[in-house]
Amino acid sequence: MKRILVTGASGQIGSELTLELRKRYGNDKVMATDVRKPSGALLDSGPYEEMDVTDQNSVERIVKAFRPDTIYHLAALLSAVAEAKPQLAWTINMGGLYHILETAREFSCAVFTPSSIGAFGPSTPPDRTPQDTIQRPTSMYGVTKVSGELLCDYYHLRFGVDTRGLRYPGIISYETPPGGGTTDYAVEIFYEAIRKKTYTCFLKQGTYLDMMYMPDAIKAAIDVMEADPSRFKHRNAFNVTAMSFAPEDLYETIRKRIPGFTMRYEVDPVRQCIADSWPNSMDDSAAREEWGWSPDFDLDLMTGDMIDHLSAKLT
Ligand code: AKB
Repeated sequence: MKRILVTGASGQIGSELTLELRKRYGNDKVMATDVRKPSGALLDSGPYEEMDVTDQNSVERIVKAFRPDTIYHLAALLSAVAEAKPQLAWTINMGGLYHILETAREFSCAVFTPSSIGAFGPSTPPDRTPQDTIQRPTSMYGVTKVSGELLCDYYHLRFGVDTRGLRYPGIISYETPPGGGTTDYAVEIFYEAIRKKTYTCFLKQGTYLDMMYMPDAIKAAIDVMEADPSRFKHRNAFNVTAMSFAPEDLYETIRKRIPGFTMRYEVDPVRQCIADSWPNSMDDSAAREEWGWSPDFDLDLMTGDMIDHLSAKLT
């Protein structure tokens, strides 16, 4: 990777990934794009263009001018927002991906696309979900994620575009909050534990989901794009995970560090229904074997680091 363009650069993953890419490859070599103008270090440290991925002309114009060899395509709606606005989700998640892939075909770019645990559904085996298995998701987010995985495979097979991707679990970070996901409770809980010492969880006890700390999510995104593709048996949508826990496990781990922290439950039926349709835990052995994936943070390490950083930020 020498010149990189990031879509959705103001979002949860985009904001941290763009800064890490600039650190590794050079500030002026990494173009941030989004419909929302970033601020602070992201805006000051390198080039930014306003770009709407649903507008093919603007995607083409910006790619033609910047000439990236790699596009990290992160612009998408998350699961809960996508369920509230399914038509818009299709337009952004599928329309945006199609425009990026078409532009990548024309200008010979490699493309990274994040898929998700949302690409699975209620008929998927829920424990140690295999890399290759049943994918019949019941949310619009999931429908766009499976379709996106297939479209990326197609662009590789048919046109030779170097498409690669990961099935991300819920991502936990202290920098930019997520917006409208089903796994967002695992970030909100830290803010509330530090600010108020109490949290109301929108998923019920026993809802196990895969999760990952942001440094691992960024490492995975860079490593899969830097990997030697001759080792790939898969290409798009590698299962990757770092930990699997339910709300009560996270609560207990936080309480060890913040005594007196309390949690109650007020279940949001839409997000609970989405979470119930997703795996409890994924098998990420294909990623481990084919490009050496291995996370650095487990539940305990992640919790300590989150509390240290957020306490400094919020007090
Ligand atoms: C969401 O909850 O929508 C995302 C995801 C798991 O894809 N964090």
